[in-house]
Amino acid sequence: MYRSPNCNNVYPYTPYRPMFTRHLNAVGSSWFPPTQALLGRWRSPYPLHPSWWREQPPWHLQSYSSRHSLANLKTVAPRSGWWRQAIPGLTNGYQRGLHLSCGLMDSADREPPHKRRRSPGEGRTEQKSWHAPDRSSSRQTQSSKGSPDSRLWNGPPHPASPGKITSPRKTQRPTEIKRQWEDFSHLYKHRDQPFDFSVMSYNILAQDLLQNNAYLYKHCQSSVLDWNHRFPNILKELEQHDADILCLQEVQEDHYQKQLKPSLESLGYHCEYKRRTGRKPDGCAVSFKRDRFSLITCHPVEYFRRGVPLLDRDNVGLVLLLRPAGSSDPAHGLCVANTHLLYNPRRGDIKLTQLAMLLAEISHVSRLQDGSSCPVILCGDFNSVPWSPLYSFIRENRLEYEGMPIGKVSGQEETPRGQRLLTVPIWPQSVGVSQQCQYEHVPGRAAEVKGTALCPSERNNGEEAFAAFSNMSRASIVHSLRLTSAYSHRLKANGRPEITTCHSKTAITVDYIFYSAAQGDVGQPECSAAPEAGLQLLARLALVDERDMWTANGLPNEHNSSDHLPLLVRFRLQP
Ligand code: KL2
Repeated sequence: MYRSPNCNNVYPYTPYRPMFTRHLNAVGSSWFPPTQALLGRWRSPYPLHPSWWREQPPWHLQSYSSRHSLANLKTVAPRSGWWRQAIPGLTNGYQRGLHLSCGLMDSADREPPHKRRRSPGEGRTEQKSWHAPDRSSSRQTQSSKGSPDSRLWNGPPHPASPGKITSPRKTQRPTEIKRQWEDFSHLYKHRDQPFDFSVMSYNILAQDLLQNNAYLYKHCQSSVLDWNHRFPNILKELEQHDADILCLQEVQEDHYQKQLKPSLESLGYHCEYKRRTGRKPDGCAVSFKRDRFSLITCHPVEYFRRGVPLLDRDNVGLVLLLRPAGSSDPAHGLCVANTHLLYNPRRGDIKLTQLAMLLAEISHVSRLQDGSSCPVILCGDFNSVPWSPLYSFIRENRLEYEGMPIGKVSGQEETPRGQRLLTVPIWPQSVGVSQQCQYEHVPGRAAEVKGTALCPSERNNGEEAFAAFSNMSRASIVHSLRLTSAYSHRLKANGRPEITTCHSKTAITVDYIFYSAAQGDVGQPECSAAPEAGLQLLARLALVDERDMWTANGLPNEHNSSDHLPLLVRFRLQP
């Protein structure tokens, strides 16, 4: 058994690979202006990016809501998709462009016992044909209690006590959630023998977590919460979508070993799994079709480190290096990563550190012998909303965090109580990951950063990267992967926020498929760098908005057996 530099196990499918030349040429040029801002609306499904976040006064001097006021949105980001305008019929939450869930905690360090509830009517339309749960908290004002929207919810006024699933509530006859494919394939030139494949990211809701957080599912009939009902549904969904790569989160180990793995293997999948550390019974699984890919290496990543207070949580990641079928060229790899970051909305410091550890592993795994990198697909439940600092860090390669309250990193809460500011550095040196999200102890790193270990065609970019690192402020973190999001986080049809998870206390996006975009891809940032091997987004299975979700009785329901929807995309691998 080999050990990876992050002290996690590396499966011995191939011998442990020594540190390859650090590939940093992407970095300098990857501090590109926001992708969507540079793409013509005619060819981009993405909204303009609210890059104004970075231009705002220091974090601790502003309130979240002031930075997201309508005035800001109208003047600074006038064309930013669902951020840009008041959508008729939507109440304040969406008009501000907020996309929030929330929680109640006694202190920043403790896991929230409940997600804080939104004010009644927030994020709802004036149409009364759908029934969202009352997210009003016990702290709600008298006026909000009496608001017309509060009448929409006919359930009990208080959440059920944890551990108990409430009896079914009556709603209008639910409809099935309908999802459309959005096709971008016509935007690309035809290629001979393209390697096209599909990827799914899906948090399948561990039964153990469902039972421990039963108050989140008080809107559900108890029958739909039974694992014996949910598992066949989930399996049917996986089978119907038939993705070539599956990245699953919240996979309970006993269910994985006894049911999921055998079922997926019989469907032609190779399966890898990493359980959360400690006593947590669930983890992340990555499966791929044996006839489409073969496994080069598998790298489980544990974010727990004994003796590092910041790393006392049990979350994990799983990074695979795959070889597409029919390719014998070692340069034709595909790096697939899957993770489920910490939930706690108040602990952005932990979330960022977990992410940095994963990015370091991905950088290491995706590095090819010639110093270049293979394309990366990063899936998972990041417990962070679109355009939050954590999300923006992934997309923009850089986060200036000086003065940022830890409760604002993930954007899950509008007014988080965790107001401790991020300190410099966010994580201690003992983590072994630099502020560039690279392993610290990789031999020859300094030379590589300077570009001397890069091949001539990459040297300019490497030097650019080094210059950028030299100018790095002490209070920023960077990474060298060039990633964009396969989803645009708003619906093309009506501009409303698309959501990936929905239950009694929240309706937000926290799941993503990030990928290395090839030149000419719909999501590719316009930057000066020569293109590396990358991916073209061919199609994605559109998500839905909260209204559509509640028309189907929210999640889980009769047909959709998790509190998340699966994300599903088709890619073309560009050599
Ligand atoms: O939001 V999630 O659900 O991505 O679907 O990730 C976490 C939460 C998951 C693993 O920790 O369990 C859920 N309130 C609401 N949800 C919670 C809480 C909580 N206090 N704790 C865990 N989860």
